[in-house]
Amino acid sequence: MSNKEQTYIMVKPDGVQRGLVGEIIARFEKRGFKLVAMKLVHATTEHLEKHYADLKGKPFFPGLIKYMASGPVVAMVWEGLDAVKTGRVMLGATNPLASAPGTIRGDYALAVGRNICHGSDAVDSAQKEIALWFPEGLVQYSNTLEGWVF
Ligand code: 3AN
Repeated sequence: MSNKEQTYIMVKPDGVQRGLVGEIIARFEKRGFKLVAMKLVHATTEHLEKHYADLKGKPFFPGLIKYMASGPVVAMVWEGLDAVKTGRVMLGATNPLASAPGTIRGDYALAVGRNICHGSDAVDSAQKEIALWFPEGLVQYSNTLEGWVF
């Protein structure tokens, strides 16, 4: 556990279309995490197949790729204490029917095939996902206001 732990969080196409980008960002900001990368991307099928390589062979895989390629996603990296595990808790269970109220899925989603957000499930998968979505690297900055000119 480190206060520099990073996790890959993604607002999926249904989250973007439903106008939930700001809400999801706000929850991570208010919880105390630091945003270290963010972009809006309409991902290719090939890219999404790499992201979901572990799920290849699942019956829902073709439908999952089609859904994820149906529109842009918001790709983000958030940093902070226990970011991977806490990020997953904030998202809620994969199937929104099992997600606790107060979680993102528990508050905004109903169907597992339209569950509005993704979060890395372990530190090593977070590092792989960050490298896949941000090959250009992350943004280095300090969160303090020192040095700002007003
Ligand atoms: P999570 O996204 O919570 O890590 P995974 O990795 O098991 O869950 O699944 C990845 C994505 O695949 C889910 N977010 C969901 O969109 C989709 N998915 C998982 N299970 C199902 C299912 N039984 N039917 C349809 N889609 C599914």
